[in-house]
Amino acid sequence: MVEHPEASEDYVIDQGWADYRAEDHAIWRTLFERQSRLLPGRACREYVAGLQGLGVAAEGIPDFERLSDIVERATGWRIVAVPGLVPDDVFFRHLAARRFPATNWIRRPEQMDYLQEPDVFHDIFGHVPVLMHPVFADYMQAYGRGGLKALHLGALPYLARLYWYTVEFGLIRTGEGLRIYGSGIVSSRAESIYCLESEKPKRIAFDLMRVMRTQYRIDDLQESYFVIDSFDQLFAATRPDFTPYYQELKRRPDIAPGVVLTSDRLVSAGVAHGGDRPRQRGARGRTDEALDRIAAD
Ligand code: HBI
Ligand code: FE
Repeated sequence: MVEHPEASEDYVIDQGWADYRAEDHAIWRTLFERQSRLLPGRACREYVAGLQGLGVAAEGIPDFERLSDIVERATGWRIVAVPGLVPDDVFFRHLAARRFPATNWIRRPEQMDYLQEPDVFHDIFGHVPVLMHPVFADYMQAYGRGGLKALHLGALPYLARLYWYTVEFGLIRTGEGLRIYGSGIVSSRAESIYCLESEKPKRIAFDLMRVMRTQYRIDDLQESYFVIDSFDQLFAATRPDFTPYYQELKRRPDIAPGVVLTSDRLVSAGVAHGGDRPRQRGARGRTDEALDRIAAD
């Protein structure tokens, strides 16, 4: 029985927006424009709509207070600044209260293509747009509540896999083919391409128990992706009490990433993806143009 640690402090710090230097904003701009060119035809509509609704600027690292006012109006979520990864119980308690803990520092130039720990670009550009979607916003809060229960039951590793294969690396089926909604993918150039276009990874229809049995690697492109049909399907999966699921999971072996079971329903990547679309150079700002390119999908 995992004794629930004393309610530790919430790790919230001041974002320090005024302290960002020009090179920090320049790194944000490079990452934002690079992903905005890549995501048309790859990111799902819900993500694109959220990014547009946020008015996340290409120009530089956004102010969490301003973003929070926009997200709160849409789905009641706010963004709090934290110094990086926080203990699981602290993380879950924030999610359960509709607070998304976002790292306040940005990666260094030599980390443009990969960094282990989430930075402000991963957290804001990756996670916050989908928090503008009411059903996904409900799913994230349900996840937080479930996390606190899982901690008490010593079942956290199972639930962490659900987070990994949905919130971070999830794919969704649409009429135009598979699209990305996972934050770990939309904030990564290589993975945004690989997850939909490489022959290597397995793309498996979402099944809750299958996901919670599947291990994952944090230091490389994913070998398996799980595909949902809708956010409603994902939210519905979290409705039941997971206690019996955890009991069953403890009786069954884990599954290594990349393995395919005979019971798996494999999903093909679907239609090819549009790249950059020709655009007439309007007078509008870079942000609008970048967002329009994504929205043109
Ligand atoms: N802390 N700031 C932050 N961001 C995360 O995404 C995060 C975390 N702590 C724990 C964690 N994620 C994962 O272990 C979740 O699966 C719980
Ligand atoms: Fe993340």
